[in-house]
Amino acid sequence: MAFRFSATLLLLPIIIGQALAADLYFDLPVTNAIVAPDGFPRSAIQAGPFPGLNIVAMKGDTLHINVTNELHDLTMRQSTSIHWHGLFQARTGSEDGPAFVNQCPIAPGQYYQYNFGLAEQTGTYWYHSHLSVQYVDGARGTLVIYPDDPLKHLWDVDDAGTIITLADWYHTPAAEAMEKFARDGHEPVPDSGLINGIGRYVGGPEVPWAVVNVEAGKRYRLRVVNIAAYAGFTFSIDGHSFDVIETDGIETRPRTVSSFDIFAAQRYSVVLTANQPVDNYWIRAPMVLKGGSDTLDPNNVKAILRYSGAPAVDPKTNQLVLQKGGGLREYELQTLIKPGAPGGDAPADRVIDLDFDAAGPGLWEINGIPYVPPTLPTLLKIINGATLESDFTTPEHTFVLKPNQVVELRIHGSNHGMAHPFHLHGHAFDVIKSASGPVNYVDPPRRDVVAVEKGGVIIRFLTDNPGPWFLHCHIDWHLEAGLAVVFAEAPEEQRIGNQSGIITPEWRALCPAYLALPKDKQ
Ligand SMILES: *[C@@H]1O[C@H](CO)[C@@H](O)[C@H](O)[C@H]1NC(C)=O
Ligand SMILES: *[C@@H]1O[C@H](CO)[C@@H](O)[C@H](O)[C@H]1NC(C)=O
Ligand SMILES: [Cu+2]
Repeated sequence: MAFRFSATLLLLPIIIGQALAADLYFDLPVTNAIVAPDGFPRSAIQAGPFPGLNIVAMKGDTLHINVTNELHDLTMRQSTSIHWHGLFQARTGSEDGPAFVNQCPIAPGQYYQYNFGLAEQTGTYWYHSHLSVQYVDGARGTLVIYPDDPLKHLWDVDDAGTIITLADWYHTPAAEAMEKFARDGHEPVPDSGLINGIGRYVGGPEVPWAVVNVEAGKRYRLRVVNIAAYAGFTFSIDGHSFDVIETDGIETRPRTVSSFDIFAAQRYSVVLTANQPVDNYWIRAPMVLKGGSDTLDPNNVKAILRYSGAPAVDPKTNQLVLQKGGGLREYELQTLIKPGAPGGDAPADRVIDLDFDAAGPGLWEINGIPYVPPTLPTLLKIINGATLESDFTTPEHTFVLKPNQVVELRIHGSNHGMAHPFHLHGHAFDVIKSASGPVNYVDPPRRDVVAVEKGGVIIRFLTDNPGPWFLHCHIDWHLEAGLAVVFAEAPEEQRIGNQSGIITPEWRALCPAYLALPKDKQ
């Protein structure tokens, strides 16, 4: 059975029911548009309607997403490439999206249909451009896979209205900001923070805050997604505590907290019970980042939790009312299903130390190497026979991993006063040692983005998914500055056997089309 959704239909509340695995077709036009989410009009990029088409699927579905590249604004990259953040892409590494790791970008005026199955994954995901710093200009949106059976009895409402995106927003095109970063070494500071695509900047108009509507007595699964390029956020709701139940698509044992830090590309689901007097309450998401600007008030990132029956006015609540639970500590979260790090507390098959540092203005390195993307994608090289680390150049910084091994990454380094959210493609990993807290092999949190601070982190995963997988800081300025490595996982199994990658003529056609483009169209 095949269903075709239009963008308009997806804005309606979705009906969740049990359904057979289906093939879902989406059109995702990537276009330039003038948008003003904080009242400042600028030319930007939108994926579907701004702030992004919400892609909705059911467990087991196969997605066919036709990305049409309609970009033409010369202040931004003209080509594009879309990554489906957090999806494992078993056998479909060709559809993962990172430019020059998994594919060549889609040329302007062209389209590419991404085809991939969701297998067993459920939960909260998002998608974004993975070409240079292009997603900073707006090329991003959410992707949610229902249902999540084991904890379903905990909430009454879980729909498009309970997805909350947190973003940072810049008035300058990202390419220009990146050039400045390369000159002065200061990470570009956003002009505002957005909740569900709405925010305010200092000196700007009083744009009406986003509203999340609730009814007294009901329980809501809020899916909080950090789609920012740089900022972390500290999320809280005046007068309410809530139970964390998901880290990046992985269900956790419910844990009551009054706030949590969420770093770029991370997701948390929380269950909120609307158990307070009918009124308006501030949702707060002050930004966590290094540096400041005249236009950014990092504390003025808000939205309204409005109970049905409350007047349509701004809240008068403050944060000082005591709430149950403290701030979330990542290491206290426990994975609900099949907990336990691969290999338990036995030594890993392979330990890789990753030591990162700033290497100059707009330049970051891991183990002394700033990552530079190759001209031909890592995946194409693997298909054509690349098997050893020596088959890749030094700046491609590619580690070859053997199949079915427990790999332990020890990420440490000079963090320069900020949290670096490291993201691994193709896997979720167990966070054996979080930025703070003890070592845990038994039931540590499992996720796909972990914040690395001064103390470093230790993570583990099993190499059960052949493919070329990026590991990088999700501060997009740092990724572009070289804070990345690539894992060529099981190259032989990528080529032949029952886990081999599916490679289509359409995928092969991307590189010739892209490489033939003049520079300003790339
Ligand atoms: C993708 O969209 C384009 C533009 O509408 C269309 O020409 C093309 O046939 C579509 N591709 C697929 C595979 O549906
Ligand atoms: C894939 O092949 C390997 C080796 O032939 C075998 O051990 C494994 O069970 C197969 N897996 C699946 C899912 O068929
Ligand atoms: Cu970083």
